[in-house]
Amino acid sequence: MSLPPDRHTVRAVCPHDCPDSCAMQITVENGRAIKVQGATDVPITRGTLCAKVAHYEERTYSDQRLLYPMKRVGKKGEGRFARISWDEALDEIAERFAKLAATDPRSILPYSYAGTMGLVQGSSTDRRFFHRLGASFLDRTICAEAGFQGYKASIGATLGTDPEAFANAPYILIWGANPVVSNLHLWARIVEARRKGARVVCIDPVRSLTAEKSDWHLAPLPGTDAALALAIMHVLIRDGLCDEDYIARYTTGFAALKRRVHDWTPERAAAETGLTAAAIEQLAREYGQDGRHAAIRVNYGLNRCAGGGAAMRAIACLPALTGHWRSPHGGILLSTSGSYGVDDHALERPDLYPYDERLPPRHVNMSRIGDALLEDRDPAIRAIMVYNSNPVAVAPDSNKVRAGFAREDLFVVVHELFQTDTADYADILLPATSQLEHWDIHKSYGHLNVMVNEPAIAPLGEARPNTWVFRELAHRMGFSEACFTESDEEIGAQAFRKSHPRSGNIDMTTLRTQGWQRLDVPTPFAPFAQGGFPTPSGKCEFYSDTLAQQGIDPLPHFVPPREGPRSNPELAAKFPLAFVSPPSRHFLNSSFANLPRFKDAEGRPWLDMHPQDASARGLEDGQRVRIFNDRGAFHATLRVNTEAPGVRQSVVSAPSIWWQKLSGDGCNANAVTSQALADMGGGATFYDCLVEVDDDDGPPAAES
Ligand SMILES: Nc1nc2c(c(=O)[nH]1)N[C@H]1C(S)=C(S)[C@@H](COP(=O)(O)OP(=O)(O)OC[C@H]3O[C@@H](n4cnc5c(=O)[nH]c(N)nc54)[C@H](O)[C@@H]3O)O[C@H]1N2
Ligand SMILES: Nc1nc2c(c(=O)[nH]1)N[C@H]1C(S)=C(S)[C@@H](COP(=O)(O)OP(=O)(O)OC[C@H]3O[C@@H](n4cnc5c(=O)[nH]c(N)nc54)[C@H](O)[C@@H]3O)O[C@H]1N2
Ligand code: SF4
Ligand SMILES: [Mo]
Repeated sequence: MSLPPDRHTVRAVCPHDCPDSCAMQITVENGRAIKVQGATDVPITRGTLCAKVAHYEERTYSDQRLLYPMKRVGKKGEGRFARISWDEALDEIAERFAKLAATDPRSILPYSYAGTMGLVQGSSTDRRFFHRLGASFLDRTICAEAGFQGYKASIGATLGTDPEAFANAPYILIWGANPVVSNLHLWARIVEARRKGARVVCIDPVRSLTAEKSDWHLAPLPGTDAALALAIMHVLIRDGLCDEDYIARYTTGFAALKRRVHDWTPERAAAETGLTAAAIEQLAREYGQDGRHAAIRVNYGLNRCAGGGAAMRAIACLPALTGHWRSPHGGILLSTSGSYGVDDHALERPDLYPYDERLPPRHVNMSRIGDALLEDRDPAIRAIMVYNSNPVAVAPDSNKVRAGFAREDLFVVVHELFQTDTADYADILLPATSQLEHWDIHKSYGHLNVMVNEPAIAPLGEARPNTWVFRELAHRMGFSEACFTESDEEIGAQAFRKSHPRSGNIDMTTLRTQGWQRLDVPTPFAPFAQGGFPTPSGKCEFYSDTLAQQGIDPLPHFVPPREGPRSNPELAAKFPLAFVSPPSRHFLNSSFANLPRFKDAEGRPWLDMHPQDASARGLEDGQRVRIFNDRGAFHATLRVNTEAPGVRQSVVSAPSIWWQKLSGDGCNANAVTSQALADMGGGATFYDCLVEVDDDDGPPAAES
């Protein structure tokens, strides 16, 4: 008689770079994860996961998983490897790093982003290791930095409306965001609000799934949102739709703002945005309507352009003008990440950096990794260690990125679950554990809870967590500090500051028995109902001294796209289409794009184009086209929807991010995107990009 199966459940957290950070429950039978579900007791998750993660066993047990350390045997980039032992791999890395560090440790660069959002596997032992080594600092700008800095200039920190409260909002403005695709659990609250009668308006150059389901869709040209926000302010002030009491008590610089927006008539904004003046008037009046407090969901979609910081800053001023902050469901939500008192110092130990006058700290902006690898000197980058990221596929201007990674004199280490486009360039390729195989603690940028991820299963093959790898390297490099011997749980226990007003209640015992805890914030939570903005003045800053000190216009302003008819008419004549490449539904950045279920669901690389732009070029729905500019080219299948165009005129959109080697022609959207940086925070400008499209059909389409 066979024994009954050993079956139990384990609490976990979705590790992906998604605001929802869902709480998961893993069912394990005889040591194997057999089911992955959303936890039913955590408010925002409410028992559901998105389609990508509901099948997480497939990703975990995929036959594409890397299971052993390997060493390159083919040419750089060819992706041919032979198995070696962990000892051989780690010894070689430590030896190479030590040799470079003896001359100048800044020739070594870590490269990581948010492959896992876990505080332990995402940013702890790795940072400690590179700090102690004295390596170059990586400025992690690829996603949110411009918008983050712009939001901070107005509001002080990434605090905002509680996502749960959206369910009660009477009017919701979704701006540069596509929650149906990339923030599903917020969309569930918006659907709830709508059932109660809310009006939902979406501002997006693309007719996204969210735009399609909204009551009203406005499609401005990419990179022109600040002009729209300035004109909304103009109308609000002109028509007396402001909350004067709120302005007087809780804001600074209103008189200067009033002068600034005086000239920003709807007509002027119409010329920049490609919207009609009438639509802008209507939007402003709806938003400012007396007697109700509107919610704005703004997202990073609109910060990937030259004026991304300025756009976010201007939009973030709106709820203080109207006093919408007075209600828990009013205000604006960009990210909740600033709600937590994360103890970065304890996790990352910047104090370990060996300050040496002869070798001043060197920073490398990840959004220009191509140029950095090819051009930076004093010192040149001689070794790069990539983990939690797939730069060859996701970083802009990928022809340059590939050329950089292909350098014969660059030592490349990649720690990964899969053999990504980047892994192909590794000299040493190390196997990483999945979220089901390691311990972690998570905050979120789309809710207000802290959650614990307990390992559900043993590591597959010889896969090892990030922390283990850096602990082993630290040991081999002779780093004897006690922080390099701490266990993952010991690191996690230091993640939140007890002294922080909202994190003081977080304790490991409760977390590990209950799985999650809400931050110490009231329900309902109206963060700025009575001001208390975490800016230098304690107010919402229409005028920002902080920006003035950085040499940036201290008042809300518009920075036109770098690649556009106004800034660069010659370029716009040659490449007249504005190109965006927003997240696709079945991928998460470049994650999942190698797994059959998701690749098949996405089908093939698409390019959405307006029927008039297609007919002007003699192009037809379903044909293969080439998208190109002076930086490069890639191919996609054209989608022209004549009844409901997928994009506004003069804009084209390619849902992303495909793996280059699986996309048919070996290139993806980043063949054409630019390494130029945004106005604030050194942010990336993926959506500030002009292209032309023709019928050069190139190599065969990706097989799905
Ligand atoms: N399924 C899925 N979910 C994801 C991701 C994914 O790849 N796939 N990525 C995750 C990551 S890393 C992030 S940062 C988040 C948020 O990711 P974001 O990049 O903010 O993406 P979305 O929320 O999808 O919203 C972006 C929307 O902004 C639009 N947009 C582009 N340019 C402009 C502009 O100039 N102005 C305006 N108004 N709109 C513009 C795009 O067309 C798109 O519909 O999503 C996360 N969630
Ligand atoms: N064209 C275009 N490009 C874009 C964007 C766009 O909208 N358009 N969006 C940009 C944005 S917003 C972002 S955030 C970036 C995202 O870029 P990345 O952060 O690079 O995101 P992913 O492509 O998901 O790659 C993460 C990798 O980490 C690996 N990984 C996961 N967990 C672990 C782990 O525990 N250990 C290790 N060692 N590895 C792990 C995964 O297998 C995966 O290959 O892309 C940017 N690039
Ligand atoms: S990707 Fe986002 S929506 Fe999907 S399970 Fe993860 S956190 Fe939830
Ligand atoms: Mo991102």
